[in-house]
Amino acid sequence: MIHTKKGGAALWLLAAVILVAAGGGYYYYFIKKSESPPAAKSEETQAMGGFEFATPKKSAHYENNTPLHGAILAGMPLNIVVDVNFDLAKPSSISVMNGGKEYGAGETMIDANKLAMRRKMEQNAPDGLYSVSYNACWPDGSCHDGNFQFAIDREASAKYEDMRGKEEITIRLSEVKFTPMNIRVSKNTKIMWINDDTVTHYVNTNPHPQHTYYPPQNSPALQKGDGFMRTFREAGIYNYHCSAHADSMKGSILVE
Ligand SMILES: [Cu+2]
Repeated sequence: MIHTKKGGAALWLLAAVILVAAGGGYYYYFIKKSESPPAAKSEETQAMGGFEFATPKKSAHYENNTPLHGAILAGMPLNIVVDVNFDLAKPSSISVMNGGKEYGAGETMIDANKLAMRRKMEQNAPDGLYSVSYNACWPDGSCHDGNFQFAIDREASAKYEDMRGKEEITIRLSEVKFTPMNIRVSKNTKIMWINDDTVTHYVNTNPHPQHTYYPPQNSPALQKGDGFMRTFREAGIYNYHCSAHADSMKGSILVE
């Protein structure tokens, strides 16, 4: 016979284990659940710096955008840029809304290499949360939409070194840092970057690795002693980094 006395006892033990497990599951599912606090208002938003950022949606062929989703900027972005990995075509478009008002200025432009589209911002855009929605269109006429959000909070400029009124400023690339890192300057200030390190550095406009936000701010490779110079004629915020040390070497220029 298969059903020995020992086998019968093992079956009883198994039945007992199943009952206890089921009871535990019941307790957890029906009792614990009712004790847990109500679900957060929305799992779709993320609170940062006093702003509620919704989950961004990426279009087909999406690669990157500037400002980054969730960025809190001390000043107005120069333009909104969306980077893709396919050929953009008309009628690709970008809209920038805050409080029901459009802050995108002029037409959406497609870069010469067709891998980025950009739109200027209205001057004097107020502080607040901005919702960017874009429509990326391809040579076959099909389009895909996406969206992201960023915020402007001018009080964040308190964390910037105030260098307004100076005509010329030098930023040292030293010990794998930009020094000074975050600066507030007047329009038409000439900025010179000089590499003091023995490692090669770069000055690159955000985002990494597309470097599309303000292309004139992309330097060639800078060896020790090399310099790179730009004059900032347009008000706005210019976040940048070194593409050889993109995670750690960052800087920001707020032009007013
Ligand atoms: Cu570097």
